[in-house]
Amino acid sequence: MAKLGPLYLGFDLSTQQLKGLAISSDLKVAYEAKVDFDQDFSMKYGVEKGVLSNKEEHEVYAPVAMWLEALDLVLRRLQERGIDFGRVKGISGAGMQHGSVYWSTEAESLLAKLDQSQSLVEQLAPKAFSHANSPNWQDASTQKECEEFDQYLGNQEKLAQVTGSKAHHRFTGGQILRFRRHHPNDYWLTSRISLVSSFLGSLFLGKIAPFDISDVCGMNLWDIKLGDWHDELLALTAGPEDVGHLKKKLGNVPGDGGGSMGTISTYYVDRYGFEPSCIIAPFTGDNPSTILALPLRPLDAMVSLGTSTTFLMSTPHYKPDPSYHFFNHPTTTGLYMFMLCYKNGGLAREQVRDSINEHSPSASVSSTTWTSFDETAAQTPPMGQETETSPMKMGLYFPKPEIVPNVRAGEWHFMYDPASKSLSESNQGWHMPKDNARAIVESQLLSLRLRSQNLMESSGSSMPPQPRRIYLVGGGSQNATIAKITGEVLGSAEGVFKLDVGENACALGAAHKAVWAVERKPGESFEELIGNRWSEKEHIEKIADGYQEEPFETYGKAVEGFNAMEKEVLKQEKAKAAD
Ligand code: XUL
Repeated sequence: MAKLGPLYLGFDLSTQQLKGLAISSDLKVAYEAKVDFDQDFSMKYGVEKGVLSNKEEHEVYAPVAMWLEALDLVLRRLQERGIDFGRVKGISGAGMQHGSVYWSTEAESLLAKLDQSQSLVEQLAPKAFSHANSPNWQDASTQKECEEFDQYLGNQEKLAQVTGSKAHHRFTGGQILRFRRHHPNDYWLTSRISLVSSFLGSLFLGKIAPFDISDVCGMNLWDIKLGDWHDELLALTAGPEDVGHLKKKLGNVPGDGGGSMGTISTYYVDRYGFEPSCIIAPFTGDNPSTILALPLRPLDAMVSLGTSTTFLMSTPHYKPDPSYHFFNHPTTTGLYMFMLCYKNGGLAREQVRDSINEHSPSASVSSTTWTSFDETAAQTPPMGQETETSPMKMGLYFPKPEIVPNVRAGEWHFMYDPASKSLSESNQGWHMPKDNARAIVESQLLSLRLRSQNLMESSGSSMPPQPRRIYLVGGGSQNATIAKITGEVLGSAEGVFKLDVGENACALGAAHKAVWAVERKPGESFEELIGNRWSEKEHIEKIADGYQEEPFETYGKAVEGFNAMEKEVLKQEKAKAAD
């Protein structure tokens, strides 16, 4: 019997799950399966929300052995759903960014002779690793190392200019430096270092995979403009004598995100029935992979409204700044990925929703419904301005310490008069808790507008610079009021859309990358290939208008006040720290 058409696999190794998804050449999802680390492995590995932690040191990490078990399990689950792995022509994947895996000197030989009669975990753990755990992106143990990274080239601006980001606790360079200091033996016994993405790629390849051109930018070690490792930052990480050794541990980084890294290891051919010709394309970070879930054009922005808020955009302009991140684009040379990554988001909105529900006159309101929050936000005028000349109400809502800007947990309320540009910290005139509903959504969106406005261009006719389209993903994207306010604050020439791929954007992006890697014609870009096969009607829905002149201008004035408010809060924080 003739085989059905080709399939492409995309994997997503995230904090709490390993997901696998198979699509056909015309990009239709055919199979999916997942392993949930808490549900499947919490007894064995003791993980909570997928990780272990050492609170005193602010360490957060995950056992690598658990991920090995998860890979065999997710493949078995895909088989149980009926997939014929013999149809799979290409595989790619994504890993949470910044996490690192430390391979032992035996790793290459163990990976090369994987035997189908035993599982990955039996054959690789613990021998293939110099360290059993992988520091996670939530780890915050590297304050000292961050200070060293930020100072090493002069200041944060310089580091951001070179590597695309200032130092962050989670970035891999600082993590490796701390690893060398705290586990010197393990460091010396490390033959290679992988990111989570290249670790997963290595398992499929049966040899250590190189870093991906986009994910490598999450390390504070890669000189983006030069397209190579930054020798001074390697010297800081390894010690000046040992730059060569560290370079060997890190390896070379190929420039093509869609090239083949090689064919699949015989382990998967013998154990699961893959064809030996199945190719493994580079695995990238979860955020770069997410922008591949659709043919995102420059000036299209994706706003993920989940537990945290993330803003992703592809742009041809490299304009780094310490308050955000630039990465190489995962597929397209000459483009960059711009990213804003907040710690706060959904939880802050939920707290406001809960307090509005508690104060609701209707006793029947369930504490987790959004109806009152939505109605209140929709009825409140932009910036809480009762008349055109009354002051604007603005606030900051951070139940968790924030990184954009870098301030402690807290809530602040201000009044801002755009005519005189005067700002005062006060909640007089605020109707509490009602005014918080619109103010919190505006606050989160004004922060995005403030930090992305320099990258925007006019999309046509007389419109001021703004995004072309905004795609909302994550839990908050289901909320029509939030979508409406998004269009009012951020604008967008074509409107606000909902991307309907559930929780799968990242794995889907990886599967798209696998299709592109195998089926592209010479010179055909990712955007061209996916754009031609992707059906807008099936995947996206316009949920709110974008640019409207009046609110866009009002929020343009509000952004200035918002900027002043953040500066004021940071000044207060500094003064407190000095006391
Ligand atoms: C991005 C970041 C997180 C992780 C996990 O810098 O740390 O988004 O990639 O999702």
